Amino acid sequence: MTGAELAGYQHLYSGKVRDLYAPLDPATGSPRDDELLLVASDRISAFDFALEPAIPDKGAVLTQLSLWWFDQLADLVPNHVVSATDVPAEVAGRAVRVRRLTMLPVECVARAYLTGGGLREYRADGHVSGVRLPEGLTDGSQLPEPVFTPSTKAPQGEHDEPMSYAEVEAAVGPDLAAMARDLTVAILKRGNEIAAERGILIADTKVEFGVEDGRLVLADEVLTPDSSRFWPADEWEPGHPQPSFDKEYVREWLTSPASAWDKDSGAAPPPLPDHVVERTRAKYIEAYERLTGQTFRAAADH
Ligand code: PZK
Repeated sequence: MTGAELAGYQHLYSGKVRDLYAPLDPATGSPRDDELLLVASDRISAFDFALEPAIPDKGAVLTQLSLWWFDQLADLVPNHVVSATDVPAEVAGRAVRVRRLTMLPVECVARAYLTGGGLREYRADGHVSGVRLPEGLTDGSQLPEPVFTPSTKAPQGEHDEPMSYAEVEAAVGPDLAAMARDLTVAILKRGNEIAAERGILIADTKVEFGVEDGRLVLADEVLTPDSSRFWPADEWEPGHPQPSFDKEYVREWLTSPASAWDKDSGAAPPPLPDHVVERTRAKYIEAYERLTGQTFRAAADH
């Protein structure tokens, strides 16, 4: 399941919850340089730990949600998808074939609500990524306008560091920097217009772009609970950390006496009990069904 062999593909890389492959050319047996296979696993992470056991169907739910968002965003930005069906049977539903692009060396983040690293910056000096914000904002406050808050792509296991807009311009040039900023903000705005009607707030999101003929192409996954903070709209109350739409049961259980785990001890967290796995699975499916208006159906396994 992690970076496992897939016949006809070469494993390239595994992140915490996803795996990347290159299709092999059947004629030569060598890896193709123009396409990739992105495979989402059912693994889940919280508090920077990979947890056990996996959440059944999580990879498929997030893959199908991302594909749905690519369609919702198609008038704003082209995307890297080649096929969601021409994939090996054992990863059907949770894998996508994509065009292999030159990726921007920047994590493109936009924030519509203030929390996490953005809140820390605001509390230090009233700015987020160089943008002056009004006084009196608190954890969970909606921002007057979404703000582009880019960060570095840190190596696995390290944390992304905030980048100034000038650093993005220096890294990719002023034209691509402006396109990345404007598209990232437009994607989050469109996401929130759609999600708001379905009772979900998207506090912030991280997107990745590739470059093709001087234009940006939306890559990776988009507007999923793994790349974004989803909050239940009916529980939104600025002034304290908001409950997470998908991981609330996991975090609540891990920090409760029932888990007997100290998140600051450095020790690995204990395995999640069945009821936490089942409720978390239900939340991922609920997010998919509320956003898309479609019933989630797991692909038949082979
Ligand atoms: C690419 N990642 C992150 C994703 C992983 C790691 N279209 C593309 N072209 C070239 N490179 C990438 C993409 C995309 N998307 C994405 N790293 C490289 C990533 C999924 C699983 F292990």
